[in-house]
Amino acid sequence: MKALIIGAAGFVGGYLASELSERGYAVSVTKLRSESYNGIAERVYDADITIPGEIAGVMLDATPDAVFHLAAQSSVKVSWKKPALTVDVNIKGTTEVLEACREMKEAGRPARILLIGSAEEYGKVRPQDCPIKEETVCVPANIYALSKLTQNHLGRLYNEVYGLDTVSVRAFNHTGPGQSSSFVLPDFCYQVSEIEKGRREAVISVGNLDAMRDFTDVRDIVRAYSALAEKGRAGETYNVGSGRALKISEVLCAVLEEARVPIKVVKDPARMRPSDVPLQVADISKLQSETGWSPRIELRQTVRDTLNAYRALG
Ligand code: A2R
Repeated sequence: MKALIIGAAGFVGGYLASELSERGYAVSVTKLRSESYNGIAERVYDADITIPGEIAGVMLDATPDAVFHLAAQSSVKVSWKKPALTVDVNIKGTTEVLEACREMKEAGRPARILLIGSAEEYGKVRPQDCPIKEETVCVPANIYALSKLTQNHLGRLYNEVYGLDTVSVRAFNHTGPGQSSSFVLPDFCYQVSEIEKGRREAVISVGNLDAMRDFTDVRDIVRAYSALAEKGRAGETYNVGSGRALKISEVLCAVLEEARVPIKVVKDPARMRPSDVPLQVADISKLQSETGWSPRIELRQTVRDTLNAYRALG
């Protein structure tokens, strides 16, 4: 079986390539010309999904059985600053990917396509409506979320109209070594490693510690993606998360317990987001019952590995 990962130079791509390779796939990947990719791959292609025909050319050469579409403008913050870019990459780019898959199908080379979306698509779900099921009405609260919900609908439409073998994912918070420190767990780990190296005073600044989120290690997430590529049903959407809500304060505690020096916690008003959704947690019964997947990696392990990755940076 041949897999093609589109947008593999980001956080998730290398982990997914390793997982698929371990499961026996021959893995090819795409990246932007400006990026470098250091993970496993039999073939690395340069492709910008917003350039008409570029991803179609890759697909013709790679002839994949399974396509994993990770390429995205994936930041909510950037989506406010660059709405047109976000729409371009996440909607126009996804359309290019789906059109390329349609051409391949018409040429007798159909592929399964996994479209990676986000829990952001749901918007502000009330705590009493948690855990969030896939049927929950989505009310996107930012441009990134809106673009990913459109991607989800494109996947459904291409399945209904052209019979493409699309499966859509809504990923909840995923984290682990290598994630940018603009995310909460790597941010805490980065600060601790800097303190341990004596580069800053022993004070960690934090934002809202009361919010509850559904955290999953990225290595578990990519196992879910590969399980869905094998067992997910065409045209369907699946939540991917742990199904368990953790307070940010619990994440902080886990990080502080791993620290090699005592550290004081200080609340930073600049890190507070007043409109924060208090609770967000996935209902993962559909994913579990149809694939048998369960998360395996405990938060403590994710913290240790992320912290060690920062410690090793020197
Ligand atoms: O924006 P960059 O320079 O970090 O590049 C990202 C790349 N990308 C593109 N690839 C092809 N054509 C484009 N026009 C284009 N624009 C951006 O897609 C990056 O290397 C990759 C996406 O990786 P990350 O942003 O690190 O996302 P991550 O955490 O790997 O998540 C994978 C998927 C994304 O679709 C998220 O929206 C979703 O999971 O949650």
